[in-house]
Order: sequence, then C-alpha cells, then structure tokens
Amino acid sequence: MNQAERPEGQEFRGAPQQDPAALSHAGQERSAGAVTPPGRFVVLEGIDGCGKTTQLERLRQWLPTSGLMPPGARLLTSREPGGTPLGQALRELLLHPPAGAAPCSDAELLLYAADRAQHVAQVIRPALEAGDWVLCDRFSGSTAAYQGYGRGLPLERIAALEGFATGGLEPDLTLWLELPLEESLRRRGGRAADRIEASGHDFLERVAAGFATLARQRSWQRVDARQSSEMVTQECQAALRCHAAAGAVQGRADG
Ligand code: T5A
Repeated sequence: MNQAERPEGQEFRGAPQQDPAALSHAGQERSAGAVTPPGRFVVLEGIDGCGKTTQLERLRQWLPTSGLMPPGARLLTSREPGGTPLGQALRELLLHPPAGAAPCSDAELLLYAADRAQHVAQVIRPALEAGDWVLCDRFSGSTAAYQGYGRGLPLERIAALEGFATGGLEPDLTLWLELPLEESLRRRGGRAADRIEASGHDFLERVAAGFATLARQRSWQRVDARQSSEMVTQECQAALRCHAAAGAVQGRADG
C-alpha cells in the first residue's frame, strides 16, 4: 500500500455505545502480569495482500458508530512498520533500502523491534492509557511469522526482544485474515514487490504456515479472507462484537 494512500494516526470519536458495561473491563485478555491500560488494542494480521489495508479502512469507518466504543473514546488507526515519523524512515530502510544497504536477518529483526518500540511508546500506549481504541495493521505476530518462521531466527530470541520493545503490551484482539498464498499473489498482481515480498516463494510459504501456527497458539480470531471484502468486513465486525460481549460477561462475573 502506497504511503500516500494510508491515513496515519487518524482519530475518530466513538458514538454513544448501547451498553456501557460492554467495555468496562478492557484489557482482560492481555497476558497476566502485563500492565493493562483502559483502551482497546485490536490488530489485523496475515500474509502480504490478504486484505488488511482494505479492512482497516472499512473498520475505521464503522467502529466509531458501531456502539462498541465508550462515549468520548477515540479510534486511532496505524500500522507497522511506519506508525511514527521514525518508523516511516525505518520502513523505507526495511522495504526499499538503497543499493548495498539491505539488512541481514538479525539487523532486520532489530529494525522491526525499533519501529515497534517507538510505535508503542509514542502512539499506542498513550492512546490506550487515555482510554482510546487503537486499530493496527500488523504487530508482534508479524515479527514471529516473518523473522521467526520465515527467516528462521530463534523464536525465543524474538520473544525476548518483543518483551523489551513492547514492555509486555499485547493486543486485546487479533484478527487473522487467512488467505491462501497463491490467492494473495494473484491479488497483488503486477504490483512491484518490496524487499520482504521479494524474498521468494519458499519464504512466503513458511510465513503463511507460521501465521497458521501462531493463530492456533495465540487464540487469534480467524477470518476467512477468501470471501468478498464486504463479507470479510462482516466477519471482522462479528468478531469485534463477540469480543466486546465477552468483556461484558467477564465484567459481570467479576463484579
Ligand atoms: N513485516 C512487518 C515483517 O517482516 N516483520 C514485521 O514485524 C512487520 C510488522 C510490510 C512488510 O513488512 C513485513 C511484512 C510485509 O512484507 P506492507 O506494505 O505494510 O509491508 O505490506 P502488507 O501489510 O502486506 O500490505 P499490502 O497492502 O501488501 O497487503 P494488505 O494490506 O494485506 O492487502 P490490501 O488490503 O492492500 O489488498 C491487496 C489487494 O487485494 C484486494 C485489494 O483491493 C488490493 O488490490 N482485495 C481483495 N480482492 C478480492 N477480495 C477481497 N476480499 C479483497 N480484499 C482486498
């Protein structure tokens, strides 16, 4: 997706929600021991071309009027790499490096971690602490899929680095847009591949298989991305409603 086409860090205010209790226990699904700011952090994951950008834009338009967000909460949309000014510079280095400047696998991992550390510190955590919602195109799952399963870097090393970069912050909900690799390649058509996309078919197959493994291990919400974009949106909306409803039930049980 062209940088100029993507609205970065846009904010939208939520409409009055139908059930204020539905979101009163934000952060319940983050890992035990992690600091849980009051906002909501929703991430879209999947292979290149699975439709994340398309769905991010559709959900950006829908969420503020969905009744799911608390009154006054803002919706912020972002992406990785590139959710901050530093991140945009890192994104260029990662995806379109000058001749001779392509990072080795370890450097690539560290650059994605640097992008994420800045993104969490400057954008995501402040928004969540203010009670706002963040909808993000890719997060830690992408590093495990691409640098772990794709490049073959040790997953334990990646997990340790992630903990450092994010301070333990994890998404409340991850929507995994599952699409067969061949279909994603077809959808991307003649578009020029960036450095990661150009890493070869075997690499992309390992990444796709890695996403499937991570989705099982991390209880991500699977969305069938082979459907029309309208149907995919409806599945994402249903998952978000379900997530909010589960929070409401949990809240009543705790209360
Ligand atoms: N990366 C990222 C790492 O290696 N490690 C990390 O830690 C992180 C965070 C980012 C690259 O960096 C790598 C992964 C990536 O290779 P990017 O440009 O942000 O680069 O790449 P993508 O996230 O893959 O973005 P894309 O724009 O390529 O793919 P999207 O956003 O998933 O797909 P989208 O919405 O642009 O759709 C692609 C095409 O399909 C059509 C769209 O119109 C578009 O033409 N489409 C559909 N067609 C039919 N049916 C549908 N349901 C459709 N939905 C969309």
